[in-house]
Amino acid sequence: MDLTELYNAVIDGDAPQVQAGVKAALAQGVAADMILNQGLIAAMNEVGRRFEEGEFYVPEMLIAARAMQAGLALLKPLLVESGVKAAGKVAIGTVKGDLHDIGKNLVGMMLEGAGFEVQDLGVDVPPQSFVQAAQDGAQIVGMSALLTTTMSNMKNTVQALQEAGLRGRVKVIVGGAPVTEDFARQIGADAYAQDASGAVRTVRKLIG
Ligand code: B1M
Repeated sequence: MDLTELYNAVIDGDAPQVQAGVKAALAQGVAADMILNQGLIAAMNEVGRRFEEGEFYVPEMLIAARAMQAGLALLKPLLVESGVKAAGKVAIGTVKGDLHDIGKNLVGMMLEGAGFEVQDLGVDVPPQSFVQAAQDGAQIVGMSALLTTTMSNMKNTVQALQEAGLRGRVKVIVGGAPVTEDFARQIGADAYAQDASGAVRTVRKLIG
């Protein structure tokens, strides 16, 4: 099925049209991950490109994000992985100074679907809140950052975990568009994942 209409609806920020497009694609048997990647995520990348080129401003970016979230809500039950339930608690959040939450939500929902208990700390999360979550029993701390200016707060959080004496028993996974494997290594994180399904595989390994 051609996902162009869905793609355009996200760019236009037309939430009802996005929901109609997702429903139509599902009714035609298009796989949920294809709708996600080729429809919703591809459209958000185009929104980002237009913003960078000065064709879009923050309000357009925001309504596109809302439209995408409306589509994601319909895909959520289908994106969850089946299989053996894994035991483990993951605290996930977008780092301090950063308000982007679509990727973080996607990672959280896939982890939940894979059987992990997920504590969503939200956005703009200071290092101390990640530390608190680890003290409250999370075995994995997951951080998301979308801005080059907020990536340094991942490092600050790793340091805060270290200072709280938790680094020995808590694993740290990081991700988000500007984050790389190299960066993860540099800041002392245990792992990096490029996307939500990679995050699930990685968390499984980390909990081992
Ligand atoms: Co913002 N924004 N934004 N924005 N925004 C970007 C990130 C930007 C790249 C756009 C651009 O210029 N091309 C740019 C950053 C540039 C930079 O840092 N180098 C940018 C900017 C500049 C800004 C503002 C500063 C704009 C302004 O105010 N002047 C501002 C900052 C606000 C703040 O955070 N303090 C801002 C605001 C916003 C909105 C609020 C309007 C909105 C966010 C709404 C929301 O999230 N609820 C928004 C949006 C929508 C975007 C773009 C267009 C799309 C982001 C997105 O949701 N992608 C984005 C451009 C882009 O990324 N192409 C952009 C879809 C999502 C599924 O992908 O989040 O990458 P992503 O998540 C992926 C992977 O990265 C990975 O898995 C996910 C699924 O595959 N992943 C993880 C993510 N987290 C992970 C964690 C893991 C593992 C994997 O483990 C724990």
